Amino acid sequence: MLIVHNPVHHLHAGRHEMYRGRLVPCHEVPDRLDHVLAELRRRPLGELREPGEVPMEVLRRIHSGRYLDFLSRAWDDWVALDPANAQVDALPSVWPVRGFRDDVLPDNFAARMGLFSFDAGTPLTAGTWQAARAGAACAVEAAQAVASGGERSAFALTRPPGHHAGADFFGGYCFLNNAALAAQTLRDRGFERVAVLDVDYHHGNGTQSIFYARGDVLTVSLHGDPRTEYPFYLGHADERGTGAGEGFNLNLPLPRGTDFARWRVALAAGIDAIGRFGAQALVVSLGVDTFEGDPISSFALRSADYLQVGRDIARLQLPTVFVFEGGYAVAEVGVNAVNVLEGFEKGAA
Ligand code: 6XA
Ligand code: ZN
Repeated sequence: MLIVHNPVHHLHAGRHEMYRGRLVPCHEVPDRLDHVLAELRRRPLGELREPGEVPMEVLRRIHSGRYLDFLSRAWDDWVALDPANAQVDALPSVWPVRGFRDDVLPDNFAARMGLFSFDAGTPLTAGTWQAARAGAACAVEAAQAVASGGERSAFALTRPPGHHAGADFFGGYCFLNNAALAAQTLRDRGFERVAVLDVDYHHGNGTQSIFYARGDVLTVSLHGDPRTEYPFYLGHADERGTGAGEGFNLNLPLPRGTDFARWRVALAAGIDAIGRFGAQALVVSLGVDTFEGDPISSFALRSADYLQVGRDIARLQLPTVFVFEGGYAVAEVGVNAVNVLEGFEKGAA
């Protein structure tokens, strides 16, 4: 398995996020990735590589031009408002909800932040754009390696994560949708039907929304029930896709406290759907915040369970791109993520 890792991920290091009414230290920290990389060095699974640059037109396959313009300039705009802002992360505080206009680009910076985001838990920092763009490059390069046939599987080891980011918004610690970029790259390189399997604790609302009207990319997500769990406003079982995408989105919401036995039944349903769809390639949004010790999530998977998760996914026997998403039990995140990959490799052998 090829591993493409983001060498500049640490440039995105948020200080605070709004969480339960308070500004708290960020959960999504650079240490997370460093632990996964260290575990991969202990248990090597294949070549470790840093990506080249991803062209802007590749990002535009998934994200809108005006969102990319905003994101690439946002930090400079923030500091231009006041040089003292250089010491403070930028967080949105106002949003255009129902009835407001989103077609007029505001001059005001806070208003632009709100237009292109959906929560106040996702700080934009000095290095966010550089880190996110290099992370997108990891996902695209991992997908290219699999599409070229040179690798049967690849892992884009990057942060910030991506699955909450939509075509034109950030949120949930995510800025560019790495999994969507990987799936689109597989499509552009000739795979006619691509599936995205999202096993992160949280619903992949960004990925769902990007492919919701498309029948060529099946999106499947197992996650905490949005009635109680973030991102709250999407991820219900009755969201099945629209237009040409009708029938090509599958949500499998699960209650808080779900253990591995129950979670695995949902995984089997997701895997069956991917098989029935006739997927030719697979992208896995690999979050390990389903872990029992995760500080912001409420499922009960144990470290050894992740080996079985990998083995179950391997049964699909598809060219597969894993993309790193959530997982905040920092000391265990490396073991848990690499367990999935090792289980997959052994299951596929
Ligand atoms: C609310 C929680 C954000 C969840 C981020 C995540 N600030 N998504 O792990 O998969
Ligand atoms: Zn998550």
